[in-house]
Amino acid sequence: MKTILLALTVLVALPLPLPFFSAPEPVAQETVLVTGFEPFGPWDSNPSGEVALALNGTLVGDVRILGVMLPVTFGTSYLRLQEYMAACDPVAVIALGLDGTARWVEVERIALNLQHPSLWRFSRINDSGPPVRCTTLPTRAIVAALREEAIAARPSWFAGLYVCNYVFYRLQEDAQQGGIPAGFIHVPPTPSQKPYGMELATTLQAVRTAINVTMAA
Ligand code: PCA
Repeated sequence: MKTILLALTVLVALPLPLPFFSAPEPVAQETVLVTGFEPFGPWDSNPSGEVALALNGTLVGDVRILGVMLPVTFGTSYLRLQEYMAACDPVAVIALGLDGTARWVEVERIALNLQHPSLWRFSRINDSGPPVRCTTLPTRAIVAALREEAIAARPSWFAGLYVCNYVFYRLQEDAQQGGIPAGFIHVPPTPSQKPYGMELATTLQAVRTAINVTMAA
């Protein structure tokens, strides 16, 4: 009995590789949340939502993408985004929206604490919040990487006053608390929507690059 105990003790103390004793722990995969929007107003399709759905479940670099569509409504849009954040505990969040006038991928720099829900109504998004919140995405590096890939891109200082800016502002509040990179990118329409549009495959590639650059920053 003593010999068996001794043998066991020696075996346990031996510097054998861990897998010899137990199966390796599965590496928990990190998730990046990518949101886009549903069609709205005159737009019968929304490339931002289509890109988010196309990315859903794919790997970009080492991260898994949760890609979802949000409704174009104040309030509910961000409630949904919060639910997705709670469900996947993302390491970064990139929100996308359509800018029907854009000829470039526009990496937004600041969100304004102002919303314009109907013609004559302007109000603050958060009465006790700062007038602007800045993106925590590496804007300059993303734009540079996109231009290197010959994708038309530029930084932007105005995300509008509609639901995109609303989601962007609220996202910055939560992401800054959580300490994760987060921000907003406006995408152009497709060529079938506007003659100056961008192919969906190019927009998709642009978002993949933005994710890679964000994760490498
Ligand atoms: N674009 C709108 C809202 C939804 C979208 O895709 C915006 O720029 O606010």
